[in-house]
Amino acid sequence: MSDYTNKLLAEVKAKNPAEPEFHQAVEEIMGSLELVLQRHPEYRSMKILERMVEPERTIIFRVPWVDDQGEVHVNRGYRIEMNSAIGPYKGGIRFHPSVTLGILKFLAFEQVFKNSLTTLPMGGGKGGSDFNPKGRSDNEIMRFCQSFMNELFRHIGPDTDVPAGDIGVGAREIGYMFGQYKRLKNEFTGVLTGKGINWGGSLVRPEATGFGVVYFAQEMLKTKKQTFDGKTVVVSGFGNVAWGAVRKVTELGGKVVTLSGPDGYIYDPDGVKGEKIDYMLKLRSSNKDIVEDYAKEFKVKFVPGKRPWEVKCDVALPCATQNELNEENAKDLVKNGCMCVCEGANMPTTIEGFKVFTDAKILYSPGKASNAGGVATSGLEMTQNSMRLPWSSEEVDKRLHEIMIRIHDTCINTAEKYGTPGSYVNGANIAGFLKVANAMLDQGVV
Ligand code: NDP
Ligand code: 2IT
Repeated sequence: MSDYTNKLLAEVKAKNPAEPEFHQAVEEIMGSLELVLQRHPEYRSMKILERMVEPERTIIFRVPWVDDQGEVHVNRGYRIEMNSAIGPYKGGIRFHPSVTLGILKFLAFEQVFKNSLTTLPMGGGKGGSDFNPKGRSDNEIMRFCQSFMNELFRHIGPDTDVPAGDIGVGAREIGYMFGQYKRLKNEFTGVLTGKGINWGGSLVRPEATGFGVVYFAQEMLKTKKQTFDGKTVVVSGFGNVAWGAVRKVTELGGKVVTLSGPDGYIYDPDGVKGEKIDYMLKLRSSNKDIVEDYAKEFKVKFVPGKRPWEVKCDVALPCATQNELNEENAKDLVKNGCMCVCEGANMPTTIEGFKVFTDAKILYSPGKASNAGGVATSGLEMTQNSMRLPWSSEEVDKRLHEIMIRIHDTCINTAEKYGTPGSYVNGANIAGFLKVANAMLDQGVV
């Protein structure tokens, strides 16, 4: 990093204390931008980076709700509207007890670059709450979602800010939030994505993030003249993204041997396939938040308190959460012969872990490139909503596949152009940055 980016990073840290994940995301981007800033002094003089690290708007609000026993609870709700240079704010909503302002700022910041890579007109945002859905009844989830929307509705809209799902927010929660928005606004619009098929949702959106990750990994493997056929694949998480990824890997002839949760990981040497993939949906909707039940159901090994990176594999797909793969885990993967790490989660690998992959020269893609299929398909849902015409699943899947191939090629070509061939990190960061930065230059100091 140069004096300029070092100074800027120090300012970001001073101005946003106690937000380590946000600092980490900013540092990773800045690490890729040196040559761009040298070649384009106008980005520096117009303070593009200084503006990009400051959210356009941050909304923080009280979310009071009543549980089934009549007790009142208060959670904190957030929406970070990070950047609208290339389209309305777009990004998921996360319900998890680990949610803080800093976590959502890192996610919103990443989202700006990711959405730019999709080629669709979407700015970046992220929202959520420290609400813990674990052990909550359906009615409690509904009341929480309604209360969350009672405040959020005044800040969002189909041309302003379009939220979607993320950890702890799936079709059920989107349904409750959409219902409440519609009631408050007296408008049926495409204000959220990930909607049900009967009320404006897009086919393939539930599978899209995981499918996209695997389409992207397929392109990475192609650069080494390899395919998924016969490959052993290690997956972390057991939620929405993991589910889609497992389905597509299996369809392409690969074998997924692990899933993980906050309680540990399962090892299934025969592969997670068939009814076992359907069982993942039960696990996810049980609100129990553990993966051990899979081991009991299918009589396979459960390894408590550990992550799956110690298992020998050809390909690793981290699909659970941020910073779930550290330096030591990365060394294990490399030592065991893993040739490709393709991120489904947002920022699952620490900066030290990423350096291990770079030094070992194995294929490694950051989430903002390889998990962009989810938000890209949200963009396709917005298009269908605007046209008031749904597409077939073949049509959506074809577009998703094309978008993932395009993002892959953009990463490769941009990395090459900026002197670091093969670096998906630099390719994604630079290409994502350029589109947004140029739009900001065109629109003046706003
Ligand atoms: P889900 O809620 O469906 O699943 C999340 C999985 O990660 C669960 O297994 C979950 O268990 C585990 N997990 C979450 N937080 C933690 C934690 N702090 N420690 C250990 N395990 C944890 O979420 P998604 O599948 O939607 O999201 C997974 C990742 O993919 C996230 O990083 C998300 O930001 C990213 N992503 C999601 C997209 C989408 O469209 N849904 C699109 C692009 C990226 P638990 O029940 O404990 O949460
Ligand atoms: O991290 C992400 O890209 C998502 N959670 C999906 C966002 C979206 O708007 O579909």
